[in-house]
Amino acid sequence: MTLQAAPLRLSTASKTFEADFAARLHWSADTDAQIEQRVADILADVQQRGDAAVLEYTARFDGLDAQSVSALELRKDELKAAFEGLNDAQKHALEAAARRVRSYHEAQKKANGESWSYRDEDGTLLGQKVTPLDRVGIYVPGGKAAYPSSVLMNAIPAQVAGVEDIIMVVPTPRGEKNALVLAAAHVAGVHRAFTVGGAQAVAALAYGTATIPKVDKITGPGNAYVASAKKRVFGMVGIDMIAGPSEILVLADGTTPPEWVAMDLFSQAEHDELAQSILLSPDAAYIDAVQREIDRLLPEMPRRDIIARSLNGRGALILTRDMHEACAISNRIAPEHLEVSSREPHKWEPLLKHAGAIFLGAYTSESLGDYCAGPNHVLPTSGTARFSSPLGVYDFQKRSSIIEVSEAGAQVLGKIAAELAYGEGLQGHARAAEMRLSK
Ligand code: HSO
Ligand code: ZN
Repeated sequence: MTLQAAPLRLSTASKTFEADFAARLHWSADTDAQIEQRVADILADVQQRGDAAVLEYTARFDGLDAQSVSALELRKDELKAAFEGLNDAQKHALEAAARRVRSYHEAQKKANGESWSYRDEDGTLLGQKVTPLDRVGIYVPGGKAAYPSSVLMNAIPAQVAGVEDIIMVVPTPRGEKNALVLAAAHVAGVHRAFTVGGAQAVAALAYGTATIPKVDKITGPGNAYVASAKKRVFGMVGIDMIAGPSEILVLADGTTPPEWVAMDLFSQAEHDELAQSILLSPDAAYIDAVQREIDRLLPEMPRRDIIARSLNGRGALILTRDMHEACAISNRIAPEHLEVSSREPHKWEPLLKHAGAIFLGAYTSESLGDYCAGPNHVLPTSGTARFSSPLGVYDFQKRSSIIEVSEAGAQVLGKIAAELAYGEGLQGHARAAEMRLSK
């Protein structure tokens, strides 16, 4: 039987649209109770026994035996050697991508990552001081989803923020290292790296062991064990987000070659059979044309089985009444990646509120953003773009408020504060304010 990929066809004009649409979008991040229990046990064990537990789990889950956790450390010269060992095209691509990602995040830091302050008329100084985190842990998945590009996307904003210690952990089953991941760590300026993964790596970073230093925040995607571990250590350390499967939504007015759009839908579908690719268009003939391109191109794709499962299980081609309605539906979905594949992308962009990243115009394939355009590819998924943002320099910074009250200011503020403090029954507060009032 030939492999078929037929995303669900929906039309907003249909009576059952709302129900069909809701069913297709549904995705739940719930992990099963068994994973939760195992992760809780691993965390407790690493917290108690430190390096010894990390070594045992690494041997058990990754088939990687070592004498000590320091034998699992990838030394800086090993990262450098991995880079030197790449061919020229690979070296150039990695460096060019890193350069662009760095420039983008430097601009981001300038725009909204700097300290600020102002003075009241009575001389009181108020402001906010922005400082980098001291030490962060970057989780890099191994195996199927080992992406060197994700090393750049996590480490570079941390480096631009000024983080002094960037610790990378990467599961390395049977000790088989991914040269591109190591090379990316070199290019991105990772400070230390360990071939440790899973919940045990998250635990080591959160609690610290004799060898793996305790960090202030853990970022980076991972499997269900890693996600569950990150949720559990949150509060003790910061975390970035819990990433769900990749998503792409293409809003098309019918002017982009349909094969380009078909391939863009494939580009996210090929990540994972749970990935979601959706096309929204007011042009029925165009939707048919994209489906024909899907049929034509699928057999050529090395990852066609994953693509077919993703498109059949979670994909959709949605016919809308017009582009305005397509924009409104896109806002309801709040996709991770949104391509505005239109001749007039700037006409529609102001109508689009919720999306992790917005790609404007036919030439802007989402895949360029995944690797080298410059913006971060770690983005909110599963509708969380309604309330959260791409990973950025700001995730590796924190803010402290600055207050310097002048003598004149203390006269005004002292009376207000004392009044409110007495109202709360807190005399110590009131009197601390009143003592500074001139007699
Ligand atoms: N699209 C993925 C990132 C990625 N793509 C890495 C290729 N490599 C994040 O949604
Ligand atoms: Zn991707």
